[in-house]
Amino acid sequence: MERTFVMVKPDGVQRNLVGEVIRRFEAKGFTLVGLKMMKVSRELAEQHYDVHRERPFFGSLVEFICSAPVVAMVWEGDGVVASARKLIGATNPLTSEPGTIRGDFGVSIGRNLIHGSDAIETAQREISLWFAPEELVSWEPANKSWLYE
Ligand code: RTP
Ligand code: MG
Repeated sequence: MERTFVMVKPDGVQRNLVGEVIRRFEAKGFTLVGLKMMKVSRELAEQHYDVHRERPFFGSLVEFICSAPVVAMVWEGDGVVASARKLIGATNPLTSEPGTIRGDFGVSIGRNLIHGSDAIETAQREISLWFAPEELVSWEPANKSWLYE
């Protein structure tokens, strides 16, 4: 089944939004298969945001991700990659729709609380970058037959 990588960024942790993020993904019907709190190394942050290496905000973005703990997660479910991006909302929280995580809790593009993989291939790359295989738990939620026909 499809999986995606989600990270509560340092600002989301400091704003006490870890529980709110997990609650929204659980309530939606996705299954948590990996979860850890960690301080991010510069090397990992640079690899994670490698696609933005030439952008003017790359340095400050990497600096920020390394500045305080994050919570890294892997969520599973049909269509979870695109759906997670919808739950998270547009990159700039000022234009993210209300009802999304960024739209409900953020005001600044550089403090947009949470990351979600932007495509299935990106999700696969990010999951293997952030988690060792043995850190992921495959399990079947008891309510699965009430979530899927
Ligand atoms: P993310 O990768 O963090 O989930 O965010 P995203 O896909 O919505 O946005 P992306 O274009 O991948 O940008 C990565 C992160 O860089 C910061 N950013 N700052 N100052 C700026 O113009 C600017 N643009 C992007 C944001 O924190 C964004 O989440
Ligand atoms: Mg992105």
